[in-house]
Amino acid sequence: MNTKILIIGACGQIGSELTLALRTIYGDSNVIASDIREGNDELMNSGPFEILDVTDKIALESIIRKYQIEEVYLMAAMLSATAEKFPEKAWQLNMNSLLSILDFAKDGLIKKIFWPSSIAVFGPTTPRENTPQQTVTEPTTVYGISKLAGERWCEYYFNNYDVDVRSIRYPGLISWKTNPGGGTTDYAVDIYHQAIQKGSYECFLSEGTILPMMYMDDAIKATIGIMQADKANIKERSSYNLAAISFAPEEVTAAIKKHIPEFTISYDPDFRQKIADSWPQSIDDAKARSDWGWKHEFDLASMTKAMLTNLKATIG
Ligand code: AKB
Repeated sequence: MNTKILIIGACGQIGSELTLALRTIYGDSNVIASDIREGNDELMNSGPFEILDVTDKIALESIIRKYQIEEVYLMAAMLSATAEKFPEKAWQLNMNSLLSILDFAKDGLIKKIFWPSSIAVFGPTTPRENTPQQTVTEPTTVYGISKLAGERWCEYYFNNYDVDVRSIRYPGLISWKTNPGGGTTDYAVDIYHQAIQKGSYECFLSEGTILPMMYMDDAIKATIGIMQADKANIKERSSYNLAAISFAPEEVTAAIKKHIPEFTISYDPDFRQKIADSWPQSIDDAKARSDWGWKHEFDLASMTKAMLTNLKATIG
């Protein structure tokens, strides 16, 4: 497969693992990584890399032309907690980057786009359990508003210009290779690091805060899966609900305790609690499963085992 692919935001939590996975499938030289700063050695040494500020449309176009890019994965974004601190910057980054890429596709410069949405498109008025694909979307965060607007733009460009844009609403993503930055669900990554390094964790969300989550391996599988699916099978052109597991901090604590019995958790909720309280607890992703065959593999126990084993080998 000689498809030329550009990953924007390749050094972030999803981008770094996605880049390596795509390089294995499509060949190292066909997958161009780009980010505003350099990434880890594995990413930098495995294929082409370009420094790119995605809000610079001219620089973006010149990279697309230089490598004759056909598919773009636009992973650069400001996540929920950071976006509340920098609303204007978040809006500019999250929206302008998407509109530039959609325009390039409309003009025939690229053929296919992956753009990540999030459970943040939902808000306090959304049904919180088994949240349907089509439901009330009244987000109360800047991040959520930008993702909802992005979804509407994706569908608009598909309906009016036949732009082949594909998207999934990621839940909280849990990974060990790269730290996340600025998300509300990120406690569920940090807790594993602290369990190994300190044996205790102070959680910024309160006990009982159930949120939808997913292990990174499953998220990468979904991302590549939706991009490789036949065009006719992608029937949602805004974004697909995607689910794997849901848990509260005390449940991930119990799972960690099976491996580290002395591990303890304490709670000191901050502004992120309000964000978490506005999001669903579980997601109905039946459409993704029936339209393009999505299926998750990792549950809380198997994810915990994988996280602790890999983190012990790297940081422990
Ligand atoms: C966040 O917490 O902001 C993200 C998300 C759910 O999109 N992980």
